[in-house]
Amino acid sequence: MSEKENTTISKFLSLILRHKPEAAGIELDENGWTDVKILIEKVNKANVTLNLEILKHIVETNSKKRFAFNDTFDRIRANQGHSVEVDLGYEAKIPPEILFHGTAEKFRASILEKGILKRERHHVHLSADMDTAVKVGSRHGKPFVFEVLAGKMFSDKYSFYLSENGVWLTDHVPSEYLKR
Ligand code: HQG
Repeated sequence: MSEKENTTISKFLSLILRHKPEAAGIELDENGWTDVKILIEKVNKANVTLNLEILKHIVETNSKKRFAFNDTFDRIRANQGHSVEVDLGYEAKIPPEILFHGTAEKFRASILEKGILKRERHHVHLSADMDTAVKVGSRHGKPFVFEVLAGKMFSDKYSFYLSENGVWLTDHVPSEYLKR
């Protein structure tokens, strides 16, 4: 299995575990989990070669730790990024004083006006470090990184969650909490 093939499978898994389970004929439970055996069977039917060994390799080596097994390896889910309604059981956490949001230059003016919106996602995604934020922003064009006054938001009663793969999540960042 080449890394290129793994990336292709990983992208397909992101699609069905976050957005369109019906595309592979699988179902997610209310917490986002799906049965590993059925997943493997259905994915093979969609003409993607997958077995438990390959799946474990993908889960372990995925650069952003996008997927997780349960303790007994019979269920799998995406750690974040869903557009379908699932309850991932995130725990509210106290954020660091400053978090980063990587975006594109072209969105800067609109964000300064409206704040950071969650758009298609369930939350606004924030990074703990500048490097990660630059990478996230580069996906949209020339990157621009906002510093978010997360500590101040928290003391003003905004909730923050930390996903299993280290992404900080919140509902909305009003523009007054962007460091100028
Ligand atoms: C922007 C990846 C104009 C926002 C990454 C972003 C991340 C606004 C874009 C995760 C705006 C939405 C999430 C406003 C927000 N005006 N633009 N008021 N408010 N935006 O992809 O944060 O590969 O939905 O800045 O690593 O880029 O999926 O969000 O540029 O963790 O695992 O609207 O996706 O992970 O884009 O990325 P996205 P994001 P995965």
